[in-house]
Amino acid sequence: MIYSTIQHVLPMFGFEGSYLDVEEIPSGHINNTYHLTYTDGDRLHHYTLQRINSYVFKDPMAVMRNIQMVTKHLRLSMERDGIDPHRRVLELIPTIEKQIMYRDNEGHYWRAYIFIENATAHDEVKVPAHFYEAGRGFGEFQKRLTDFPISRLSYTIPNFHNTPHRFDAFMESVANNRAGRAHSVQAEINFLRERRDMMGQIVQLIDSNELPLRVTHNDTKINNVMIDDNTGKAVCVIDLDTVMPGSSLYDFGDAIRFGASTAVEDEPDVSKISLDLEKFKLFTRGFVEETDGFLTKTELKLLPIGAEVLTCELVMRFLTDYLDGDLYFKVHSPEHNLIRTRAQMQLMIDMETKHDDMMAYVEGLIG
Ligand code: GN1
Ligand code: MG
Repeated sequence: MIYSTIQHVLPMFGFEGSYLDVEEIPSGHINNTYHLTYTDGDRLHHYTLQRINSYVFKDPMAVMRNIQMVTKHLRLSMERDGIDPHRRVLELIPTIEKQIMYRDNEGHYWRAYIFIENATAHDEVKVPAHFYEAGRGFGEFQKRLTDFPISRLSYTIPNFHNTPHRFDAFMESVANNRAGRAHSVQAEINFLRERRDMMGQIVQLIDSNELPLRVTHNDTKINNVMIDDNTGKAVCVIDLDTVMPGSSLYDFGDAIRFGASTAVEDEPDVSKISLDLEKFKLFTRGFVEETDGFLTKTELKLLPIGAEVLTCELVMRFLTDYLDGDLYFKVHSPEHNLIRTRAQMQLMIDMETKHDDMMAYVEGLIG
């Protein structure tokens, strides 16, 4: 079944050996991801094959160009520091025509990477130390890109974390009520209305030049940093589709939203959801260790605002998609986006009660 979906793509990439097996990786909400195993008789070769979601990424070539430039920059930066970039930076496999992606007859875009061996993309923080490592991994990623020429990056999704812009789009979805669901989510709509100004803070601080634009990852879920199975260290930041100019608060904030919650992003039982301050501290320590020195005092001080804005942004994005009829995120049931909305709301409510604790911890770290 899965094989028949990818069969036509396999001969188009320069994989070594002959095809042995494929497995679908179900965790992403956007692209389709497959783990491939090839063999040349003596040893196995593992690859990651992805079909880019072109509803979400309107210009897949721009995505791939960004990835190519950023990975090259990261590789050179590591080599300058005497670090072997193998396993530490994503490595694209070119097509047999030496292109960075393949367009099939149906117009789908495909790309392939060397699979990073002996490392795992964890969907949840089960070992607390991994979250400290994730903080270091994403912090290092930003650090190595401080000297990247930011104007060369394309905006692969325009206004991605532009919350005022997203708020307008959300209100339009409420008005359009495409899926006929608006009447059932009035409480959720009001929740967002009440937080409109709070959510706009980062964009406002960027506009007033109080926060700088940097090269940011913009999708820093814990499963977007691979953790070495043997050493427990962060090895490689993956999923570079949304690397764009942004605020360091976005990367910090989204990681906390996802990884410092006591429950999964779509936990239906909201009584299980809160912000785990110990996890918050672990990630923060790792992130600040890597970024103190190049982030400004304002950025460092305001990191917790990132967690609140990103959590609220995700309430808004999931609810918008619910109102639109589930066009953007993959869903496993008709209510999936509503479940996600309510889970993120609960997390947000708990974060608000812990706002002062988060601010004080960061203040203490940066001195
Ligand atoms: C999507 O692709 P994935 O699952 O890593 C989304 C993120 C959301 C996240 C919520 C391009 O990330 O922005 O925060 O789902 N990616 C895109 O889980 O929209
Ligand atoms: Mg992604």
